[in-house]
Amino acid sequence: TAITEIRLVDRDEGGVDRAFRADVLAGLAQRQKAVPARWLYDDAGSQLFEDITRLPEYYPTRAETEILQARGAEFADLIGPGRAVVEFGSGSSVKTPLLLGAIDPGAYVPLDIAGDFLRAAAAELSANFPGLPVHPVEADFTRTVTLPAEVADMPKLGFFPGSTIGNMVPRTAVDLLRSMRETLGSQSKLLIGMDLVKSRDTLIAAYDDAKGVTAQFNLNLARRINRELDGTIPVDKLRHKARWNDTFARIEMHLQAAQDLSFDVSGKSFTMQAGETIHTENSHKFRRRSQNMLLLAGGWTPLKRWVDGKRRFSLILAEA
Ligand code: AVJ
Repeated sequence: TAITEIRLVDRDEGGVDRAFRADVLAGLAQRQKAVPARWLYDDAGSQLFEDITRLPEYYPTRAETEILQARGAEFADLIGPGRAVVEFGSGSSVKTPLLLGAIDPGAYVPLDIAGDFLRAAAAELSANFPGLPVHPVEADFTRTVTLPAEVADMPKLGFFPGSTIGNMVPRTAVDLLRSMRETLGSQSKLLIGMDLVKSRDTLIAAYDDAKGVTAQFNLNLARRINRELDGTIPVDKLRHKARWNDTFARIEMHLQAAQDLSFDVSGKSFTMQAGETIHTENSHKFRRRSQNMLLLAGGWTPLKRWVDGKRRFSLILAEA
């Protein structure tokens, strides 16, 4: 099995990811400090997220996996064989074997910005599906992605599990859905996971777990800034906060200053007042109508929707 790879991350002479530095410096200069959530996923962050998926409070992974396990025959029926499965933000791809095993694909193209993680996961998956061409692409999928030439002539199935779409504000989510349609082509389908609105307590617990793994995941962003961008953020003076924003139907993660702080990042100075936060993630929760609106605005027509037995999470199949 051939594993091809294309690197699309833009690094400067010192190996610093230019987009990361630009996002952090711009975000820390805002009145409400904010860093885009995708920077949570370096190799350490991706590993911490995998740990989160095994927490008792974090229901989305189990709920989505339940749907994938239960509905294989319907996927095979509605999707058909021979498609190149393009997974956006594949991480360690734990759910992928369930889908690939059900639909008899022509190739698998995992896209992720965490390179080491991507390579390890692609190699493992390739071993479990001998004969399936696997073409990992190290790329930021929020930009237009050039797919490997080997899959150019295959119809595509986009796979976007985990409710990662929920990490984007609607405007950005629509842009992403449109660029996915561009990347995948007019014959493509999309299987997308979306988390559902539910009780505030259940949601808060899922994003502020008792063992503090989500706190470590959040704090890792500050550690990453210190490590990669020559930062002096006093990480032990930041506290993990998870808040439900009812207006926007989303969980927000913040890093809150426990006291007045001043620190440097990439040679620039920043201050935080006690109680001030850096907004590090949105995780939007959906209702059926908001899901359909979002998909349609992004150029995708919903075909079929599945939910888990406890109605916590949904998977939607849509067509271009
Ligand atoms: C997999 C990115 C969708 O928003 O639930 C988990 C990330 N953040 N705990 C989510 C996450 C905090 C997760 N996504």
